[in-house]
Amino acid sequence: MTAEVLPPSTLPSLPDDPFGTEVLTDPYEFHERLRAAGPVVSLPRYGLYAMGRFDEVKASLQDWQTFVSSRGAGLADFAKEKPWRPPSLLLEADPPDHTVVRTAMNGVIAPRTIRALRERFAGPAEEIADRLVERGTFDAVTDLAEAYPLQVFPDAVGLPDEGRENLLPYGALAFNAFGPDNELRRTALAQAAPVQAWIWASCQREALAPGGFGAQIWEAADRGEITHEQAPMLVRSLITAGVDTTVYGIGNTMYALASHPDQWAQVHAEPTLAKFAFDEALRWESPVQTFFRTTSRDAEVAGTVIPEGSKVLLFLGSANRDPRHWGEDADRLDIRRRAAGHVAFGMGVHQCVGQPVARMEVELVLTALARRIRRIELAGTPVPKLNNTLKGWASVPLRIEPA
Ligand code: PQP
Repeated sequence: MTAEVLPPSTLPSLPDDPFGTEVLTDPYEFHERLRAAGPVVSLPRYGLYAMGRFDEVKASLQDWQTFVSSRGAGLADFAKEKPWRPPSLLLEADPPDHTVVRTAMNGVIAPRTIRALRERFAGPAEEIADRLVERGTFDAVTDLAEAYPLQVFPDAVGLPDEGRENLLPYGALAFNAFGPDNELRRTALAQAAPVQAWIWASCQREALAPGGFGAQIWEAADRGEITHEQAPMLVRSLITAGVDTTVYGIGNTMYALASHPDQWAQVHAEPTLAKFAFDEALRWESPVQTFFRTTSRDAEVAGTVIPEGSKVLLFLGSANRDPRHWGEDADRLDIRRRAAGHVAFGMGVHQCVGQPVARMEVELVLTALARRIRRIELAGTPVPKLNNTLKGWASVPLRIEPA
């Protein structure tokens, strides 16, 4: 018997910087080359492995034993480098530790809680829609995507009124910090100390209003579901995860529909399409573009062995536009397609726990606007907002025609 002769290593490699201004501003051309290069691609600039195709991204997200989160969901390997803050008990943890805190968090963001919150979130959505439609032109980011979550979410957590201006800077910091030591990350970290101090103070029991998500996390500790040491860390997770993600989600959804007025017309004609429009917008322009995992052992993916201890960058935004999964028109926004299987909320044990809150916020504002607005168009050139993890806009000027 002759030994099988293996071909020389053929791992494809791309020289691009996925955290450079070009890719962060407009990632889609890079995504196409990444997917075309192969199921697993080397990014030597950061000594990384990368995946951009739907099937492999999804399978890796589901295989938490091989692609672990406890060594960091960013570029830094916590086994080798000191994290910029104490690691998240939720995002940067694996089962069985993760399971305990995730179960407690599932209890806090429970369907019954969401139903009760819907009434408190609905009024402000209607008010903002009234105000913006009255104006005729507005900025989808500053006047809506930032304004609405900041009006409802901090109250839902029970955060102190004083200091809420720290929320957006903290989100920008946390999501930039997943990236490499570039200008974005360095600038964010340079201004971090007072922001972090406010956040941590706001996670303590005495800072949190009764009845909110924050107080409920502390009550879960009283019941013994988690420890009292874990409680403020879980409040921190909620604050980190709950603001920027929905700001970008609303902004991207409005950008998607404003740049496709025919699709807005469909939502206007049938406002119950709002939830489908949101899923399609999440697929088409995913707010969370990337997350990292670290291999806990040699991992074979589509015939390629990724050695133990490798950092692996999973391109959610690329998977969500992979024609191998979505068909040849993957780049086209179509609110009537079946977009619900996208990986914009992740997949597997870490799949977004805040998803019902995000969906509720977007459905409420989008439905309120869809009822009132017949036509929508861009009133100027949108301005991208650069972040090492999030894809979105600093400004999306809109002009609307009331119904
Ligand atoms: C996208 C948890 C979740 C949520 C944390 C943390 C940070 C970010 C997110 C990302 N996240 N949706 O610090 O525990």
